[in-house]
Amino acid sequence: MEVVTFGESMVLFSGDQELPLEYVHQFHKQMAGAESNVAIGLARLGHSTGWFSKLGQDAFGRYILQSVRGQGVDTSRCTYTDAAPTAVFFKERGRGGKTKVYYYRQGSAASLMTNDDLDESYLTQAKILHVTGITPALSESCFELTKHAMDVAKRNQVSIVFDPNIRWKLWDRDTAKSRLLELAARADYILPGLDEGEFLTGRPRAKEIAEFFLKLGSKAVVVKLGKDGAYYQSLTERGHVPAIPVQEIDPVGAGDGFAAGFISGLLRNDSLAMSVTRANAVGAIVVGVQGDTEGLPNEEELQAMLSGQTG
Ligand code: CKP
Ligand code: MG
Repeated sequence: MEVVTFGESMVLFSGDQELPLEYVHQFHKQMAGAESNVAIGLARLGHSTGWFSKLGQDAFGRYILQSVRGQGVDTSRCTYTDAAPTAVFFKERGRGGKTKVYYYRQGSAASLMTNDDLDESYLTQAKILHVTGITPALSESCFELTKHAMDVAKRNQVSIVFDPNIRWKLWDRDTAKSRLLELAARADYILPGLDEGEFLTGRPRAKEIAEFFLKLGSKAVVVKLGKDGAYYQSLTERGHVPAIPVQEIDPVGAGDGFAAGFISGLLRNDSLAMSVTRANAVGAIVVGVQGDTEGLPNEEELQAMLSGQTG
């Protein structure tokens, strides 16, 4: 496997109308989860990727496993438990198209993951470990597992890409800040959104946020600026990649697309600037499609976006 990632994937029910959920009668069933979104994005770009989780011994757990595996991601390290159910969440497209998510994931199967869920030899043969700040928010044991996986990766020269992905519904601000900083200190590449960067570092500007994390020990930082593109900085380079203008249909999943594009650049030994350019383009494509993984491009579609031939 070139990349290993782990976390909670859920069944996603999206309302079929632009209405508050209490007035929606029909839902479309899909599958989503930041880490499996990234794994699927990488698989679509031609990379070998493994994703693991703990799933409920139920129909939704089987559906998630089939969906992720069906996309060409290795799921051989996933396990099932009958101690808790697979989580679900709902996506509301409120009036005016504003997207909101509602989780039903407390005490879920994935939150029961522990250090025992990590197959160390599986991780140490990978080039990159991808981690998000969602997994450590699920439970104490998931926080321990996240730290443990990062420590194993570090000891074995597996590069760590960390997306803070702060989910305010999952933990309080103080815990989120201290724990995400503990994890950030272990990462080689950090991909915060501007708001996330400001929250974690107390600094409002992308350059200052990047410098904070570089001092903490990372090799490069990419601050996602939404409609303003992305700012990147390493010890030797820095620059800005402008956003690609797209019509926003569904912003959820864009950050994961960004991470997949970025990691694929690292795996191709592209420059930092090129890796961020790929990230930015994958994110833009995802924003234009309903669903978290449906819009993830293959290499040909990505090249078409990069050369401006989006039609
Ligand atoms: O940061 P993104 O919008 O790319 O992340 C979206 C995913 O895992 C989504 O699939 C959802 O399931 C989640 O983030 C989450 O737990 O919020
Ligand atoms: Mg995100």
